[in-house]
Amino acid sequence: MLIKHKKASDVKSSEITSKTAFLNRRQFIQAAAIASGASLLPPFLNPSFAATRIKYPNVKKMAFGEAEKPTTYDGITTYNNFYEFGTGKSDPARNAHTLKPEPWTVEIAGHAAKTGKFSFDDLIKPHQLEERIYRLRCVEAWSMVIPWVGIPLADIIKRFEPTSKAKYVAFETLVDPKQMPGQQRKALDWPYVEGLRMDEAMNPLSLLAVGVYGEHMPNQNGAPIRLVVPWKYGFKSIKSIVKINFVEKEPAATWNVQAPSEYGFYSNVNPNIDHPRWSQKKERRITGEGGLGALFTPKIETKFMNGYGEEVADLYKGMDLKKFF
Ligand SMILES: Nc1nc2c(c(=O)[nH]1)N[C@H]1C(S)=C(S)[C@@H](COP(=O)(O)O)O[C@H]1N2
Ligand SMILES: [Mo]
Repeated sequence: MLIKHKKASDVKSSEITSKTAFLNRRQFIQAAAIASGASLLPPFLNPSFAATRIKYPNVKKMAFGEAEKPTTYDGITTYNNFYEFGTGKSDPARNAHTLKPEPWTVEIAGHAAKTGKFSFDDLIKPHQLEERIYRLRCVEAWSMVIPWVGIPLADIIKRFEPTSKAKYVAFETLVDPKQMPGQQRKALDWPYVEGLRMDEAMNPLSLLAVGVYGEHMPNQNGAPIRLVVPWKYGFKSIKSIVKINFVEKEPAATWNVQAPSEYGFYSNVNPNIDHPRWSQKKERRITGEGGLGALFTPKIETKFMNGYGEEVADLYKGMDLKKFF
């Protein structure tokens, strides 16, 4: 997709080098794991395991969107939704150490010239990693600002040459109740699945994220690879992806299947359309600073399309957003 207008969040193509040497991720395992530091969070919100933190080389910092202060690393990694590890916000940080993000295989399937199984490295090696600071707005009316490391989804999609029959892109999370103990119970229909219309997937904002704060993706945030669609509610941003499928019909999306009257396929952030059980007009920003106190900060206004309205306006021209919510 060509970028027609210059916007604050545009990626300068001149800043992206197409072939950047990509070194094996093992080479960057820092023997001394960066300690998670003296945390300001109360102990019950802290992960009970010391995860190894690995830096990516050559992450291109992008001037992206408004200069907003990112949520702290502790905030991003201790307040999560990842039902595969439990339904409580602190469950993923406590439980996700059983996930093995390496080795990892992603299957590319469906209507595309190139399909097959690809290792994590094969998938990301040809691409320049970018840092993009995006707001994440959960449907539960809280939000964070997250400095993702990732690759534009469009760049990955183009490599596999989807055919004209590929109208949607469907995503699936790993199913392995041993690695993901939350799957031993039927909190949701496993696997967690999500989907985007092809033009949404090709929008320059859509990102396949492989890390945060310049480092490999923490398990609780969806290691090793997850989707980030910043103008949609957080649940569209499916974690720990093992399959990307080019399909003709609108694919199933977990929360839409779970409660179709509450969660539509599109799930665009829209303060004018309330959830049937609560308002979507405002949100609480989780800064991660001051521990639990941050959970009780005053609410701020939720922006249409999470503030990315200009970038995505063309996608929904002529659509009744109340019907296609
Ligand atoms: N597989 C999977 N992906 C998921 C979820 C989940 O439970 N399982 N939760 C979603 C929800 S509701 C949100 S708000 C975001 C949270 O992402 P974060 O923990 O990295 O902030 O992940 C989304 N992706
Ligand atoms: Mo969410």
